[in-house]
Amino acid sequence: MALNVFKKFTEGLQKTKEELSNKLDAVFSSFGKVDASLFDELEDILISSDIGVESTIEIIDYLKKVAKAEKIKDPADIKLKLKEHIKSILNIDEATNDEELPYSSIILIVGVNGVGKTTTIGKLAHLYKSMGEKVIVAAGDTFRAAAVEQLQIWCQKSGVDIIANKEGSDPAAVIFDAVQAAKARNANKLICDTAGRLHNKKNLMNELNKIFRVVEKEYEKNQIKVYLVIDATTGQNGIIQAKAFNEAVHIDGIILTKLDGTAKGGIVIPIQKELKVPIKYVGLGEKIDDLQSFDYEKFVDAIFD
Ligand SMILES: Nc1nc2c(ncn2[C@@H]2O[C@H](COP(=O)(O)OP(=O)(O)O)[C@@H](O)[C@H]2O)c(=O)[nH]1
Ligand SMILES: [Mg+2]
Repeated sequence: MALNVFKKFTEGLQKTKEELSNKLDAVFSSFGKVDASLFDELEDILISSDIGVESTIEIIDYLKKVAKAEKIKDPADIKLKLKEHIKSILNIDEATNDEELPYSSIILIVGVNGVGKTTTIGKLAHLYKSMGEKVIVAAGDTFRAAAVEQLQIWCQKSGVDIIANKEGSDPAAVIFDAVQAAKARNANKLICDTAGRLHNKKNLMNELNKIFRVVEKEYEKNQIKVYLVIDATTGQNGIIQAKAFNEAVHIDGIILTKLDGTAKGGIVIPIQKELKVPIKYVGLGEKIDDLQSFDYEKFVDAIFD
């Protein structure tokens, strides 16, 4: 099991590994000693893997300090320090999986169009079900008929019930129906899709507030979780989106999708560092079992080793 998970991470993070680790190795092996130009090269590599300017500067400053204090001579030792330091940055939350979710909970999946919400719900429903949970999915993206159909296909695949209404209907009403269905059918995990075309904060607030009014009547605060989906291939833009969502609604966790499709997996660092919201899951492909709990140690090991 553990080996299998690690294999998923290494395969899904192949592109990032090539961008980051292989380039680092090339630089480290071409430098005979630790000097200022080595740190310049390092800086370029970190920035090109989307670690972000702010985090890169912090990392480089740290490495310079350590190199001096510990009189590091071998560039390869800098790589080890870098790896350890990235782990310490990512170590913001011990509970990275859903074990702390109350037995009965509702999970609202939010994020802009195309980031992978519906696909992630398909995978998450499958994951929860395989953990023995009774799952219901609510087709809360009612703006496009295709969104409902897409979710129906995923639910068929994993044998999970879906509550849907016709295109254009009120998302809060669909979610209300799904809450009633979850109660009637003794489902303990209700996962709700939401629309992503909420281009401004006011729209987003209105839409989500309406949904919250329904949900808060039926669940305690700690039973309600909001997960924001971010597409890793959008780079720094994803961070900007996340900040906008975070201002409109309390985000309990981030699901970072499409890490398999980008060499810029370094984005996890500014996400954890700047947003202070834990990454709960990562999407490592388009198949039903390509969603993994985010394990920062496995993540760093996969891109460095
Ligand atoms: N490679 C890859 N593709 C993904 C992943 N997650 C979602 N996708 C793809 O991203 C596209 C948009 O996904 P969708 O779930 O419709 O996004 P939504 O608009 O947010 O609901 C689809 O083609 C998905 O197959 C992932 O982890 N890896
Ligand atoms: Mg969708």
